Amino acid sequence: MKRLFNEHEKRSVIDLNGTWLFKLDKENEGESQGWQNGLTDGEYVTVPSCWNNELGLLNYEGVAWYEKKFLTRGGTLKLDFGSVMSKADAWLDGKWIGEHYGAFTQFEIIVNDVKEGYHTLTVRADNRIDANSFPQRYTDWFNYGGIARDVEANELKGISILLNHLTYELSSDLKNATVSSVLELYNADSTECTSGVSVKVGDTVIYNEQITLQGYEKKTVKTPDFTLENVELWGIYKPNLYTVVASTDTDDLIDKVGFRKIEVKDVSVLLNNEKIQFLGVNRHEEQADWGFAFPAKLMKKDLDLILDMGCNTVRGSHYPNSQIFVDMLDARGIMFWSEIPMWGVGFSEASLLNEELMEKGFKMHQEMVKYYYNHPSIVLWGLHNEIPTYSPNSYHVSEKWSKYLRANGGNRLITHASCHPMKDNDMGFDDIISINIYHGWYRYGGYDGTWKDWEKMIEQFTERRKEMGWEDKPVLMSEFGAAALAGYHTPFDTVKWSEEYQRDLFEYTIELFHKTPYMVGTYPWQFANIRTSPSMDINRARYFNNKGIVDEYRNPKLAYFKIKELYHKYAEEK
Ligand code: ADA
Repeated sequence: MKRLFNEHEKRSVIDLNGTWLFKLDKENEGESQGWQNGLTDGEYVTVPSCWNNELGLLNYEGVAWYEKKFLTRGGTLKLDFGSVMSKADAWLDGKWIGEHYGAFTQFEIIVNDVKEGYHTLTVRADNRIDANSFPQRYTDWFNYGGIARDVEANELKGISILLNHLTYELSSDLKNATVSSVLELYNADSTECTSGVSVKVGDTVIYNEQITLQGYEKKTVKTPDFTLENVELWGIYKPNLYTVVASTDTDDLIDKVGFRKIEVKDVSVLLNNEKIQFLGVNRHEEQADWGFAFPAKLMKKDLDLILDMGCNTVRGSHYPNSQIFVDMLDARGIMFWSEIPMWGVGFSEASLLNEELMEKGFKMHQEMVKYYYNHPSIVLWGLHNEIPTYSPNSYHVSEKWSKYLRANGGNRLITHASCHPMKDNDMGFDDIISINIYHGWYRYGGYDGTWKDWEKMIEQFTERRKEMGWEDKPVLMSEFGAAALAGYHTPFDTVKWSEEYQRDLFEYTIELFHKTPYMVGTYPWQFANIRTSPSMDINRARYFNNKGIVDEYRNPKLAYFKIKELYHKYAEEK
């Protein structure tokens, strides 16, 4: 994948981004007509991209085929896909090689015994929505289709490194880190192979052994503990990173790690033993002209703005973001909340009993952990967003997923964003409770529809925390806000949809949450306007979610300057 640094020095990687042949398959008959053996016609598109951004295809939801010829030295190929929306099937030279479900999680397909020369990779992408899909029909983002992130072919030779998770535990004074690697090794040759395998963190070799694997054998190795002394900690705006190199005689895998400790203590969140507040923002990795094929250049611009606003954290609402974006967060010392695309009202109580769907969700958590484990910026795993957690049907889902993340997810805290805090049953699984509420924008039953509703909600939730025994859990306001049409101003009485109304609502709410003792931070909804699904036909002018603090072209609305003022003021407080 494209990262902020090179992932390999020894391994040869073929970049498969660029021009691909593309063909719509409206009737989904391509396979029966043999399209996997070669597309006879079609048009050229660039990958990564979303087909909806091609003229005339904005609303196309269905199946489409992509084809790319490439030259390889042959042997074993590991094909890496950053994101195919949502179901992918792949063929190499007409032979089916694998499939994957999930628009926002990376996956890989290994193919052995590939001959030297030209080959054809064919991908069928299917973004249709049904009862078993993520997202469901009613979802507040646009259901783009296509190959939205990088594609590459890794030429593996001999004993190769498929994965290296660097686990660590810091001493209580945070000076030393006891580290060990979980390595997934794979012999890419058909015959037995022996190789030195080493792991280096910074300049220190923490592991070095000879390993023998049979032809095409996979093996997971946990290296013995090694203590690194006097480590420089990763922290907010203190992006101390260490390069980790896992190598064999013929292969390598390079990554960056940072050492830090995050925990909840006395209703506060401590990062490296110091109390922190989350000065955050929600952000979709989307721009209407690019869809989810979000360019790195624009990621940098977003982060420049986010930092200027005084944020120290971003919520990747509502799905795992590109590796390179999370690298940028690592490299700037900004905390990240990563979650899976399990969104809100779209998930009915009944769908929580749909085993196939829940299994897909669980796999997304596994893939998120697999590919993002080493990023120090990820301090929060989000289980899901606004699903019916008042229903008994969600309990076993939250229980299973939180258990998995606690056991396998590294030193991170667990949360889920809930929009029904007064009846949510699953907050006991969280380290931090997260609340999404839009008083002042939506009308909620049992409330007056005025800004006073916020105080009422806080009073009620303060009681509920007691009743439920959740008083030790800090609370994040993970979503709140109002839409504003950029450029629409009301100089006297502020009205909904104006920039003034949005700004004033943010000022009122952020100040209120900031002085609520158990609240440890805010994630206003949302950084930028996004294109949304036509199924969201209420309250969505232009079919955009217009609650951006900046518009879709990143022009700041008035709210931007108010949040900047507040966040900079809070950052000064001790
Ligand atoms: C929810 C949801 C967001 C967005 C927001 C809104 O809280 O999590 O994705 O849809 O509401 O704008 O209403």
